[in-house]
Amino acid sequence: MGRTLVIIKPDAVERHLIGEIIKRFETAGFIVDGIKMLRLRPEDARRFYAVHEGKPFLNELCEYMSSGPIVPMIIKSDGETFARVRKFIGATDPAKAEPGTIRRDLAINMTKNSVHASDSSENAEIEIKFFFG
Ligand code: 3AN
Repeated sequence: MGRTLVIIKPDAVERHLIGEIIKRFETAGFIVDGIKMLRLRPEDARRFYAVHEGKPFLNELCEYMSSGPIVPMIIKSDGETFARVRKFIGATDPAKAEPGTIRRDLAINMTKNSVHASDSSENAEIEIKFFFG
């Protein structure tokens, strides 16, 4: 089985969507293999999003990701888990996400897009280590 990191972001935690999001993953056959709730400091968010250094939205993103509690989860499945999960959550911009995806149904906008998922198996391992040691 492969694994990846998913984060339920502050906008979804604030709107009491933790259960709804986990239910969608479990119903689709994904396995939750680790979970915690925490709040990042802005400098931790910056470290987590180091790949986006220099991007115009980085400050807004880090401020937002440290604005409230988040729920990082290790998600397991058969096959290429990171790719399956990214397809399952939908495009970064909820307006462009496929109908029935988490982001299309639940996200607010491009920053407050309810969930994060690693974009490669290499980054999945780095990101799992970041939150779960
Ligand atoms: P994804 O989360 O789909 O992998 P990335 O990795 O390109 O998207 O971007 C990381 C996060 O940065 C996104 N989840 C989103 O919150 C934010 N983001 C990306 N692009 C933009 C943008 N153009 N404007 C505002 N926020 C953005």
